[in-house]
Amino acid sequence: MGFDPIDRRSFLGMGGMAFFCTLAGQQIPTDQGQIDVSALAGQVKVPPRVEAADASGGRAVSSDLAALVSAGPTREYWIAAEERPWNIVPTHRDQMMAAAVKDGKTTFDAYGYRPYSANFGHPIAPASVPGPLIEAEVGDTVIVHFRNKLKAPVTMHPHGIFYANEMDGTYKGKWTDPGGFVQTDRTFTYVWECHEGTEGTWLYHDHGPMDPLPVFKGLHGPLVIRKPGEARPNTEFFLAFHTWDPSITGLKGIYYCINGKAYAGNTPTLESKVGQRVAFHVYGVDNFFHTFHVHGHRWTEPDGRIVDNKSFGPADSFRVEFTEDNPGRWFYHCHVFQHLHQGMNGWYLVS
Ligand SMILES: [Cu+2]
Repeated sequence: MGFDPIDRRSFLGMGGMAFFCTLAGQQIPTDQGQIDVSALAGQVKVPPRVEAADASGGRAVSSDLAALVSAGPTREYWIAAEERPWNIVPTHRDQMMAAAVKDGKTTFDAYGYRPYSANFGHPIAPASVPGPLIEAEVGDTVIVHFRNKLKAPVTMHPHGIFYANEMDGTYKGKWTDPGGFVQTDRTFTYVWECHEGTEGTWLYHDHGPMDPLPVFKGLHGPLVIRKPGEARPNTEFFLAFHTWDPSITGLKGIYYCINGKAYAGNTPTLESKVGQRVAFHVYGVDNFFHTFHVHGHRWTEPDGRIVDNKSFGPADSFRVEFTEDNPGRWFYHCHVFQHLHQGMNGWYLVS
């Protein structure tokens, strides 16, 4: 390996330095240009169980699946991890401040999860940030066929849903299962179960050896589990709050984003109508705390408090729901002022 793992004491002594640590133990300075994730991935040894599974021709997916999937409905997804050019500020304008965003280049090669038709027949949509919605009901089994088309091992690791240890999608050094280290051009099938009590708004993301770098390059997406028979909102929005760091993008500054874009007019413009039941599914997936604030509206939290601004941290996820009663052109945004003014804002239009 071409890097020196550091012990906890040295790690804690490095408080002043800016760097990311990968799950595989690499320490990567964030102030020395764009990080080359595939080059770093080349330094990581394939874990023994992954190598063994590979040598035996990979997992015998069909027979394993029969054993893993309990009775009950299944929801099957085909999802690949791919690279694609991604423009963070396509309009080059900030509509909140009615000003130009004079950053020059705002496009870089992001990672994204991409949905495919059955058996990876054809892509259903481009790779995106966030990735495709995975949706199920309590009692369902979710089967995700995951193919890695990137030049670094990555995974899918879900929150909230029930899964057996080997379906964790997480790199654990020498204890890594094949689902925790999906190599380039390999496919792994994850089986996750919507047990009683798993209902909610969740997320999934990469948790492979290069974690958090692939996550910071865009490998995350929403996961929603509903109670069977639960009334559906009329309108639903899925919002990921996250940042693009210059060490990840190779661009000039940091962008505070909603769904991969920065500044109103680039971030999602949400629309609803008075009288509709509206749900916002929100998660955060970076190193910061954010808030979710919608102008002109308020909602009741599970603990009974009425609020119009909700704080959340890394990998927190939640649903805000209310009946729309206030027409107009509104902002929704993170209320950390620095984030708000560096892109984390958008329009909510109610007619
Ligand atoms: Cu924020």
